[in-house]
Amino acid sequence: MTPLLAAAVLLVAAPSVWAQAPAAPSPAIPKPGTVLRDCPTCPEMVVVPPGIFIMGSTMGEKHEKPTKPVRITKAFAIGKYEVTFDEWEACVREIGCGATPNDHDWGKGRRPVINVEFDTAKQYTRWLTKKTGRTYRLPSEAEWEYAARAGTTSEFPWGDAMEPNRANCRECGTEWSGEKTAPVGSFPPNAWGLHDFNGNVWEWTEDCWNPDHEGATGTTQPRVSGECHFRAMRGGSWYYFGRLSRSSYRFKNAAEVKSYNIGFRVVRELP
Ligand SMILES: [Ca+2]
Repeated sequence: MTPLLAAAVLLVAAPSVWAQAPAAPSPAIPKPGTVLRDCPTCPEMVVVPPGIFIMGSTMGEKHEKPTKPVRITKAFAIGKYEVTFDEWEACVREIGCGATPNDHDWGKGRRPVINVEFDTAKQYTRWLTKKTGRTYRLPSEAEWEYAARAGTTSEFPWGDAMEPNRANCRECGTEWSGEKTAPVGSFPPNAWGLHDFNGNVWEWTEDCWNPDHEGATGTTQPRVSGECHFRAMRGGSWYYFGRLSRSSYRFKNAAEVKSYNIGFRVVRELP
């Protein structure tokens, strides 16, 4: 475990409410921070620890409220990066995915896959599951925000304001800002070693859209009622202003929408 990660885990562990959290994971579960890759063309997955966090923001917009404690009872692994075109094309080659989406001539490779509908993104997770024998799926909103925050309570994992060389957003001043996606991992990771939660592309989550956190599950389970034709997306994008890239910001899109703003990352369940 890197010192940075160790510090982050301690930070999460500090509140007394942590005392109610489950005991340390069994030895069979990889330590937090471990990077897993189930096949050479599969996405790198980072193990995140169990814990408790506060979802939402009292400073944010109405759909980020009310804040809600969420209990993560067991470790899970989440994509170190947004799913890339390279990773998507492995699925296409094995007939798990239908076609490679339009890349707007920005280049494929390590750029995040874009122009994927919600159901098409889920198709990729089904292929990964079948190929590896592990359970892959989209993250719930709670899992996404927990991993994005990596133990922080600030608006962004580095603080309350956007800073230079942190993310790809409209006014972020990078070579890609307001123009296109950046190759994944172009910016430093959060404290848990995860990249690009904030900015680059919006990321689909499993949750049906609900206009606020009233009635949120308080667990890692996604919300399965509400406006299910719409799904919640997180993280903002290269096209939008940085305030939409805050860890708690959420927005909706119709599930069949394809956009050069929207990609996704995956979760892998652990034993
Ligand atoms: Ca993102």
